[in-house]
Amino acid sequence: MSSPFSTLTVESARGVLAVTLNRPDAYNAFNEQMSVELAAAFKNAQRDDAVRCVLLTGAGKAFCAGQDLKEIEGSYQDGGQPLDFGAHLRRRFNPLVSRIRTLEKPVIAAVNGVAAGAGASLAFACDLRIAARTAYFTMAFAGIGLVPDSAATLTLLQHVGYSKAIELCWLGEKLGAEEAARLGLVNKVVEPEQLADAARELAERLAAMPTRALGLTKRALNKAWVESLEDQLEYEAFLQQTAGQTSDHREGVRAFLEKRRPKFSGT
Ligand code: T3D
Repeated sequence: MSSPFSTLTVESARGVLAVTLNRPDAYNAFNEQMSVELAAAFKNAQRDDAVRCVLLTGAGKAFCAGQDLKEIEGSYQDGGQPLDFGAHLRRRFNPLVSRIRTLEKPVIAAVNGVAAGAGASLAFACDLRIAARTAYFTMAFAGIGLVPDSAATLTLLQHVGYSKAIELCWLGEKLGAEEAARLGLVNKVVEPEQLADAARELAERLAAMPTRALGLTKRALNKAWVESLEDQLEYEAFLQQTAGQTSDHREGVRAFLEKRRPKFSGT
């Protein structure tokens, strides 16, 4: 089946909608097109009764490297128009996270490689995570002078507790799949070559279960767990607006694009 999307491949079989982020050269970073298409894929999953589970993964080496920093490069050049981060989040990332959390069908992330920044947030927003032993997470936000977004300040906190969450958010160090499983952030770790089969097996098992009951269970757990999702998404957008105006954010992105270590001034 040919994909209606240019940044994703989608395949529907045996009740499972398999969605693959497909910008491998950019480590599947989110550009405008991919955000729009991923939201559309989840909208289709909501409407299509034949879809009873969504399986999300990345093409190539990475799961997802978060916001495509090359797409917004122009904002960091002298005379460039600064990005309105609040508006950017409200338009692009927040609706996507809301869609995943309100889809009353299981959503599994098969984390095949690095999940960084909003890419990590995306994985955390899914219901279950199955990861390759070589995969890792990094809360890359502080590395470019930003605040975690796409609900990571809520989901990560709930998954691992405050102490670990703030350590991961501040230091941005690599969190390997096995350590992530030990913390309860990942449900299962498998060898990289087994990931696709193991994830599909789990997805097909869930797709064959009573979808309405599973969906209502998700709604009940959401009520207890992420009842404040919309407020938190809005609050993150507000904070990102502030962080996005700092010199350190500008320096962080420039340093990434110039492949050097950033020199932060604290302003
Ligand atoms: O409203 C808003 O937009 C705010 C929202 C922000 C949400 C966010 O996600 S902020 C966080 C953005 N993401 C990052 O800061 C992560 C940046 N990437 C990295 O730190 C590293 O690339 C990784 C840790 C992900 C992987 O490291 P490594 O050494 O395995 O790979 P690499 O060599 O750094 O990257 C491989 C290629 O992917 C490279 O391309 P090239 O130079 O070989 O042509 C690199 O530029 C590209 N790439 C990786 N991440 C991004 C990216 N290109 C664009 N945007 C990226 N985020």
